[in-house]
Amino acid sequence: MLRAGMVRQSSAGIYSWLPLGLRVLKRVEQIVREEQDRSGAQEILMPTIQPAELWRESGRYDDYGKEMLRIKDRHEREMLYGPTNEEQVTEIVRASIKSYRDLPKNLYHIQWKFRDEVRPRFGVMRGREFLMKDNYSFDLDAAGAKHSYNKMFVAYLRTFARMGLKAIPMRADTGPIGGDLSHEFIILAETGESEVFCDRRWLETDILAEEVDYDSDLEPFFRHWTSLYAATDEMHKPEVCPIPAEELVTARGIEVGHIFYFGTKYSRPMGAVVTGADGAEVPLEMGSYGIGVSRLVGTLIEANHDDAGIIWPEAVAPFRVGLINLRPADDKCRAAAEDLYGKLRGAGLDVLYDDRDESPGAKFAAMDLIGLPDQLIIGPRGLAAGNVEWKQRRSGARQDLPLDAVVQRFAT
Ligand code: 5CA
Repeated sequence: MLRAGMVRQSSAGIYSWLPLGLRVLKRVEQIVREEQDRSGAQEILMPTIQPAELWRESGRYDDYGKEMLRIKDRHEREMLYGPTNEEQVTEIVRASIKSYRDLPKNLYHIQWKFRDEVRPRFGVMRGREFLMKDNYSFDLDAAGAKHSYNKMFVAYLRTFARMGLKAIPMRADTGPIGGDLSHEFIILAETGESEVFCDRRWLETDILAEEVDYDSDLEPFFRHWTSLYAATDEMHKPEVCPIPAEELVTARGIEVGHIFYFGTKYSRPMGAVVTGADGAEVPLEMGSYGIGVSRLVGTLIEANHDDAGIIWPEAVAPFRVGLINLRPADDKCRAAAEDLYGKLRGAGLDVLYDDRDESPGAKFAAMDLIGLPDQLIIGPRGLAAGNVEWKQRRSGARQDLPLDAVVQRFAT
């Protein structure tokens, strides 16, 4: 990411997102948003800076320890940079939802978080400041909360599949968020930070982004996708593992999402209650659901690269096409390249135009490094025959395309 000019480190675990990196981050964010919206969740935006009192109400202000960045304002009021938002969102809901008739509610935001990690490493994979999508569900009872959990489970499978990633849902530990039902969504990769265990059959399973009716009973879907064994290191107990050793795969994994059902852990101490159908007050049943948006950018590169650099899946590529003008000083080349650039953009395509005064080798290497799905190369020799060279980044396949057929080829 550094070599491709996507990000620049500001301090340990804190990055600026440069034009190329920001375009990918936004694409990833948009896919996450679309699948949250499709599931029926509503987007909000909560602040990054939160008051300490809220966290005292839940009891987490002291528990969270040194990972929490604590700040004092000019009036000596204790504030913090949010590492997550359970308390903040519970405060919003307790102030605005009073009746069971207003349930279920499902709110999410996509906001920067800060965790003062002991060892920030691998760039955006474990940052201190990072972009997270966090969703919170509020239900009247445990059955409703499980349905909300299942909805996010489906939405997550769809979200990662749309990015071309195979994220395996694994039984997971709940750590400082709490609760007893939890799944991590894990991408298998050699550079993964944690050890994970799963049934060999996961390796051959295609995770399909099926169309699902979110209002239907999602338990069968949930059971189907959790029927093959998969567990993180903390949850895997070799003595009681239900599958034989020869069918178990031990691998490294990257956690791109984590979902939790924790019942009334926050609503009870914070007094987030509604009046039920019988008039009695009931604490809300809650779950929370995170996706590491900025971590996904790094994960996508881990899953899509070769020795020459990145190979972006089309769904998240910063530009669809890279246009290389091999001889910007040549009038004919410049006119043809600029004409094609205008026409491709006119057809609604995102095009990166390399008209720098660099050697062809340097341009080829840079274009391979930044990994746009398709490259179009204009040079004097091809142009004399009325052709552009088309190179597909993933396969490396090259072919000549007649200049006047290019727009048609990519616009469809
Ligand atoms: N409140 C819950 C769910 S919203 C929560 O905070 N869950 S979490 O701690 O598991 O974080 C959610 C996701 O954020 C993780 O699955 C991971 O993909 C991402 N994430 C967590 N810590 C970091 C970090 N230091 N750098 C980059 N991404 C991170």
